[in-house]
Amino acid sequence: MRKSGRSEEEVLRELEEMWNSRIPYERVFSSMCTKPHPIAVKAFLLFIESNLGDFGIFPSVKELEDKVVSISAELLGIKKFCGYMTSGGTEANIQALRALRNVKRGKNFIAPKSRHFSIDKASDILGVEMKIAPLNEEYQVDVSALEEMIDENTFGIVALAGSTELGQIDPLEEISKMASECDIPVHVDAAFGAFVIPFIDELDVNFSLPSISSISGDPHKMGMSVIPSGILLFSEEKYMDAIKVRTPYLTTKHQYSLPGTRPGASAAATYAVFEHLGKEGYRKIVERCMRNTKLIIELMEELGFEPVIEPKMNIVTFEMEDIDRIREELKKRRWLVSKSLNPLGMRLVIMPHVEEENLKLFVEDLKRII
Ligand code: 0PR
Repeated sequence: MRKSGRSEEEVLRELEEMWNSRIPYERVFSSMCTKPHPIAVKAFLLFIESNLGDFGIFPSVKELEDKVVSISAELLGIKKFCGYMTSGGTEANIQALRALRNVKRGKNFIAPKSRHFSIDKASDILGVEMKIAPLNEEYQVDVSALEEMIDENTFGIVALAGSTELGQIDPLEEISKMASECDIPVHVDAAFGAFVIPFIDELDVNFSLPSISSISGDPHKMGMSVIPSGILLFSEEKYMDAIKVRTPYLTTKHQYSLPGTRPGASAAATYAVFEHLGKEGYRKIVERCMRNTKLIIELMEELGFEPVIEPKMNIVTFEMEDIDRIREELKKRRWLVSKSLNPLGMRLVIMPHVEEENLKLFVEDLKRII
């Protein structure tokens, strides 16, 4: 650290320059995050000092967290729940698996090949084996293969409602039926899907099924809130209790979250955007993302690329062998896309910041590259 400080103006100028050097979100098709809604930013700033880790000092943030959790549950059609706000999908996945492991005391869990890498982190941190279930031709988990992998040490199953690479949804009803017969709880990772699925009529996904023990969803993805904002819902108190830690010297008696100190500002921001947009507001945003997803498919089909699956949500992936070269070339032209590995291809996340006009410009550049 320098001995004497620089002026505020000078420091901020340096930061502004750094910030301005980025590729703006308008040209980013690789991200599940987006510009937070302006009301979320205002609410975040209003509560910037608050700490959910010691909410006795800021009682209103606990109230806001509870409201965010119950609005999310209602949106997903879940009547009986408990839960808390996480820092995002990674914490939610770690905590959900920790709860299942603590309740059932098993040594392994099963996750689909399409899982997000945060599940691998959970396996490592918890020191439990992760068995990887294969997928069917639609890139959903193969339920009969999954069933065969269950053994006497299995404490849980992970399913996806919005896979990272394809936005695919695993057959939850089928998984729930099988898991109920085998008496194994299921964690549903809906980090991306939770704030998309409820707004697409054709996606009739039932989150309130037997054996689904937890569901995660991220307001900092399609919820238009600030980073960090995640939700973790449990079907029964026993799972929450299984991750409860005593905090004797704080203003609160116990904690459920992985971090101790955590932003109350996220709860305020998420509540603000939920209240301001309402279901109608979110529906409009999702509909526009879906229209743009259909548009990019049409434009890509003109270039000879077919989507790997008919997209369920606003993520679309095209098989592409020389994706590494194409991605580099696109980056030189200041477009960011991501690479899918299973199958190898170009993955585009058509977030609310993606404009129709930019999709057309992007495809023109892509045409020149190929
Ligand atoms: N579960 C699923 C299905 C996910 O897709 C992700 C993140 C997570 C869990 C973990 O969520 P957190 O990153 O909030 O802990 N998927 C995105 C991805 O890997 C995360 C992301 C977001 C990456 C924005 C890049 C980016 O610019 O693609």
